[in-house]
Amino acid sequence: MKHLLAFSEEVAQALEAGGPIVALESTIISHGMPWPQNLENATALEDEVRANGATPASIALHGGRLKVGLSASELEDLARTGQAVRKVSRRDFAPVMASGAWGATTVAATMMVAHLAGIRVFATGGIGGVHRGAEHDFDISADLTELGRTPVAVVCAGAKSILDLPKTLEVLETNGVPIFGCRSPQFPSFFTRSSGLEIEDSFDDEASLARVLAQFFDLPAETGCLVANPVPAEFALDKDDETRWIDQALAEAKQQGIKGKAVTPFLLGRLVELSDGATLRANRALVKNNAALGARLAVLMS
Ligand code: PSU
Ligand code: MN
Repeated sequence: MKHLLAFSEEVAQALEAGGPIVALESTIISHGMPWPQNLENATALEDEVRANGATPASIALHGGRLKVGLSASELEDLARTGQAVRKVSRRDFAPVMASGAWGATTVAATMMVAHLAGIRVFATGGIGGVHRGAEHDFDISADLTELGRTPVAVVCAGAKSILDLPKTLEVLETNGVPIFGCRSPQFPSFFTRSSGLEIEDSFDDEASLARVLAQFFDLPAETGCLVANPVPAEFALDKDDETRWIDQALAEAKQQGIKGKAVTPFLLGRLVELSDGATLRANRALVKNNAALGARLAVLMS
C-alpha cells in the first residue's frame, strides 16, 4: 500500500528532515461540521499545528492515492463537497481508490494511512466508540478495532456521550489500548471535561507524557494509544444542556431509523442544530486544543 502514498511538498520535506508531524483526519471536515465552518476549522487546525512547531498532514483519499498533506484548494474542494464525500473506514478503501473520488478518512482510516506514512501522532476531536444499545444492535465503531492494531497515538477529547462511555472503555481495555491523560484524571467526555470514569495514567506535565509515549513506541507498540485531553474549561458545555440535546438527537435517530455509518454524522449534525451552534463552538475549541497538544508532543518526541 506504501506505493499509493502521495505526500504534499511540506510533509515530504518534514519526513525527510525527520521533523515532527501531526496527522489530521478528514471525516471531521466532510461529515463532522457544516460548510463553511468545516473549511475554516481545517485551515485553523493546520495553522495551530505549525504555530506549535510541527508540520500538519491532513489525510484523505483522492485520485486513487492516499493523500498525506492537502493543498489549500484540495481542502476547499473536500470541504465544499461535504457529506457527498464517502466516509472511509478500514473496509471502504478499495472502491474509493478505484474510482479516484474523494474519500474522507475516519479515525480508523487516518491511523492506517498515518502509520504507513511513518507518522506517530494524530490529533482529532473525538473517537468513535460503543454506541448506546450496542448489546442489541452491535454498533461498535471500527475506530476501537483499529486502535487495537495500529501503532499511532491519537490525541482526542475522549468520546461523546452519544456513546456508551463505560462500554467504550471496556472495549479499549480488551483491545489492549492504553489511555494516557493530559491533566485528565478522568476520561473526558468531549463536550465536558470529565465522565466520572477514572484513568489510571494521567500526566500533569507534557514532557513526562511525551516520555511515556516514546517508551510506548519503543516497546514495540503493536496497538495504538489514546492521549485524552479535555475540552478547555471556558468552552465546556453545561452537563444538563448536553444531556438534553443528546437525548433528543438519539431519540430522533431511532425514530427516523438512521443506521450504520450514518448514525454518527446524523447525531453530530442534529446536536449543532439543537444547541444553536454551541456544540460546534465547543467542537472547534477542543480540536484546536488537541492539534496544539499533538504538535507539542510530536516536537518533544522528535
Ligand atoms: N466523533 C466526533 N466527531 C467526528 C467523528 C466521531 O465527535 O467527526 C467521526 C470520526 O471520523 C470518527 C467517526 O472516526 O466519526 C466514527 O464513525 P463511526 O461511529 O461510524 O465509526
Ligand atoms: Mn457504527
